[in-house]
Amino acid sequence: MIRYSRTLMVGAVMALAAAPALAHSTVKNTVPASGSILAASPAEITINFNEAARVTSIILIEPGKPERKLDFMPSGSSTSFMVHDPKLATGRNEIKWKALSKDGHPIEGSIIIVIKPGATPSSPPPAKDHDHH
Ligand SMILES: [Cu+2]
Repeated sequence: MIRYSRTLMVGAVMALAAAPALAHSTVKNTVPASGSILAASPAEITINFNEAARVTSIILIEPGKPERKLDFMPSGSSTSFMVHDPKLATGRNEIKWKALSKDGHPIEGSIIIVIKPGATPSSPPPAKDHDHH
């Protein structure tokens, strides 16, 4: 009997060791992409994760103004989060987001979007970024 349970224990330990390490959820891309220079505030900002995540806050830091919380909503199966009409100011805007990774750990990042009235079409339009179907 003792021998039997010990074998079970060894089996359980080995199964744990063989489990793949959990990785944090990561951002697949954002629309517009960080570093974009746009002529006007985009209609929306979308953050796409590589797997389901839970965004907990999105804060906008714009030139000469206090930080502002942005409302956001999940779209799809919680892999995408969208801010409608962020009303970005002229200049450099930093959109700081915080989220819970699928494994429960906090993750964060930021997107820089520069609004430059009269920006020429030579700035890459967001639709051409990444794998667009
Ligand atoms: Cu983690």
